[in-house]
Amino acid sequence: PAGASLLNVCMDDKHHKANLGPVGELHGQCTPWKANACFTGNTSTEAHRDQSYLYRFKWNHCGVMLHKCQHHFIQDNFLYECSPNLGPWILKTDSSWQRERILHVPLCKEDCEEWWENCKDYVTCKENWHKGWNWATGTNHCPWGTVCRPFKLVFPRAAVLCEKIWSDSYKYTTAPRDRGRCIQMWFDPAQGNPNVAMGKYYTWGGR
Ligand code: FOL
Repeated sequence: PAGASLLNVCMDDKHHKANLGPVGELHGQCTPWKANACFTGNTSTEAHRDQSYLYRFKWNHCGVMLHKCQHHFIQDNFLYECSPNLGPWILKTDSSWQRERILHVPLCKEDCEEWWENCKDYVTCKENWHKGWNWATGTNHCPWGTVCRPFKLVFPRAAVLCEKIWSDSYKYTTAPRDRGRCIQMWFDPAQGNPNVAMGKYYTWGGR
């Protein structure tokens, strides 16, 4: 069936592997995807560094980001880089760094709320972290005319954070974890990957 092409696929962008499969060396938060992942082992080592991050992107563009906040960004990045279950939300796009993107991935409520809760006192100068940075030094800096403000002012609600930060990559949902109706950023690999069921649900006409 046509829908099958949406299952077990990897996005076509900078750090993704062409083919899915087990990855040799995974670290820390990437281990949930060890059995089946879209990225190279090298990517996961790289993603744990604060500076010189993937895409040469710095989360700490407004000062040091605390671990309790940063680990949500690391986890988000792993879902983005590793997950073979985002097929239903992959679109062609045309930008300098990617040929495909994800749009409106329905994120579980708790994953979004906890991300916001743990980051609300951290500071940033931008709502959309995909575009408009000053890259003059090779990494992202706040563009002229912007100021560093607390997350809770830039993103007044959890939904604004999850949706706006990566150009609507995610859609905020009120669906709770573990019921197969939303994508989970966090899960216990011992129980299997809950996002496999989600990909199937959407692919076979769930909506
Ligand atoms: N996480 C999720 N959930 N979705 C994503 O799309 C995502 N994307 C990244 C990381 N985590 C994600 C990648 N982040 C640039 C900035 C951030 C970035 C990738 C690239 C960048 O080069 N921005 C340029 C514009 C490039 C262009 O649009 O041509 C800039 O002007 O700042």
